Amino acid sequence: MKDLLATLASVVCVAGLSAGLSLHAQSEPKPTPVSAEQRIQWFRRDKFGMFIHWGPYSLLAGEWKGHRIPVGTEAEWIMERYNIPVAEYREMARHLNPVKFNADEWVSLAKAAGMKYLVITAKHHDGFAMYHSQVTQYNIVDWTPFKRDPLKELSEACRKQGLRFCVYYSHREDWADPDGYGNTWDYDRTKKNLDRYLERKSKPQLRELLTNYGPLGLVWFDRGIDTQQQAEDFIKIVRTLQPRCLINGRVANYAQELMGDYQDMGDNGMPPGGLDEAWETPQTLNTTWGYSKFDQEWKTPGVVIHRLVEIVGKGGNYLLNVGPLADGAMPEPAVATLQKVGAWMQENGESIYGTSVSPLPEYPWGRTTVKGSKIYLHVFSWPADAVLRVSGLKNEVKAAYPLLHPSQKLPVSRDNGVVLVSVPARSPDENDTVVVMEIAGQPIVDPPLVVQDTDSPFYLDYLTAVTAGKAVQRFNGEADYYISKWSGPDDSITWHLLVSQVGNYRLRIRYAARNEWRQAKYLVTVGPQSLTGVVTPTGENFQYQAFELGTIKFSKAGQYLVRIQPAASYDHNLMYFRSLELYPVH
Ligand code: H79
Repeated sequence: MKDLLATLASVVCVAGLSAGLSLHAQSEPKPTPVSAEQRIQWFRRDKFGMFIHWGPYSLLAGEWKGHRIPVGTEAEWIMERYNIPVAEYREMARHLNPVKFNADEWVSLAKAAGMKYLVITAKHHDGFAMYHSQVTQYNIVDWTPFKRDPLKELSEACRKQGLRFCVYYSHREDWADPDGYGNTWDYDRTKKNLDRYLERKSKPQLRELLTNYGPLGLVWFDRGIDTQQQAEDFIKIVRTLQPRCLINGRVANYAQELMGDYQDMGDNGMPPGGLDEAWETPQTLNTTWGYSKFDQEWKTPGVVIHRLVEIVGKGGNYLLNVGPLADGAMPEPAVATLQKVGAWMQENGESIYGTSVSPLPEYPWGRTTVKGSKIYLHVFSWPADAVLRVSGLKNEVKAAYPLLHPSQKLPVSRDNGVVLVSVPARSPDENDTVVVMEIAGQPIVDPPLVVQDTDSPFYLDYLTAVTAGKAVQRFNGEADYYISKWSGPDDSITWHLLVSQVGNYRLRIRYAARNEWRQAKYLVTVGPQSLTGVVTPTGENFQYQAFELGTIKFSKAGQYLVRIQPAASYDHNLMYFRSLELYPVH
């Protein structure tokens, strides 16, 4: 994670850059240029969105001819799971008739829960359009007795109630199309031509969505796509038709560097630590995305609040899914949970919206979120001795009080650098009581200290790294975290080591590097010693390899600073850095 000064510097720098870009582009006609930084602002502020999975699969509700989708797997995959012939699935879809659907009620529910954006499946992998498409009759208006366009109604309800309307669009997978990815039970795999599918259906439908539903907050692509060129085509369509619309990272090939505006974790994924850049995690409220009548494994309001706080404290967004019934009703347990989460958000939303990644560690009593010079202590388990211990914080604490009772000042003291906040004996909120700490300036924290078990190597990676300059922690969709975007000497990563075993250590660095990055030099500094490395390409994309760097010596026990930085300024990334490992030599 960035130290704060570095973060501020890079924000100023990015803002300067974007101002320059828009000036330059003023003479050009359309589209209106929007910098990446401007585009992502609302997303970084708003934090909490509603995901809706709704389609013909909702009608099957997890069951096909006596086969039942097991709880814990996705009910919207039912067509693929039981290889339902496309002709039969299409007939089934004729019966979709959500007479109870009320767009205003759905949007009110999302709003009451504290959600600020709504993402609905315009077309899932089954290929059925939940909006009025001219590209194919296989859509809810032309194919069913319902005749209405739910996306039109939802987009209007969102606009009226102040939520951002967004669409999910599965751009590669399509089980209703002979050329779409995935259906090999009806269609011959060897005759498929994905580009034909993209031109005939996927891109035209995306253009419809970007043209007929007003401004979209974002387009949520899924499953990635085969080539970088294909991803670029989709990005270009969005940028041209709606320059302010965000694009999630799954637009592109997962094996390549992030494209689009922000990273999505894997489904239900949670990063182990905070990340510098904008990210989101899509999560289910029970264990399926599309409705299943069998799945009653609902998360409690407490679990949802805790996840929200953890995600937001790590700098991310929570996209929480509900799977409505085929008739348009929301599952009762989902409504009840979202209303309780909303009641908490109504009172405590200040500690969520507009916060940034927290540099503080996790505590036994809970988590923290940060906004400017306020630190919000989210107390999940009330301390038995009524003292909250906040380690690692260097700033002076000016005041502490419950978020809901600002006049009730709480006594603050320090013990060996640990801030102690005395709280009442009992927790006012069974799920999360928020205590505000006002500090002098922005939080300055002890960097994570990497400690060593006797005779074991040090493993230094993104999780304990402090990044500076353009260096950022990234995720590429395959549970792979690394450092990217560093290209000059100011873009460094550092670790603080506590060495207990003196002696010689072998250094090994693990990274992936593209061919065009060959010969770039980097500096590894360990305390007073330093080594120079030269980048060896490992192939395209993320093929990690380990390289020996040489030996260093720790002559006494204690703390050491380790830094890696590019040795010169390059016009490309130095490497996709995975880890630096230090092995004791005997
Ligand atoms: O839309 C939701 C999922 O349907 C979609 N992403 C979220 C947001 C998704 N697409 N692909 N995947 C999830 C991963 C695929 C998992 C699979 Fe399986 C494992 C497909 C086949 C084996 C799970 C088990 C689904 C069907 C059987």
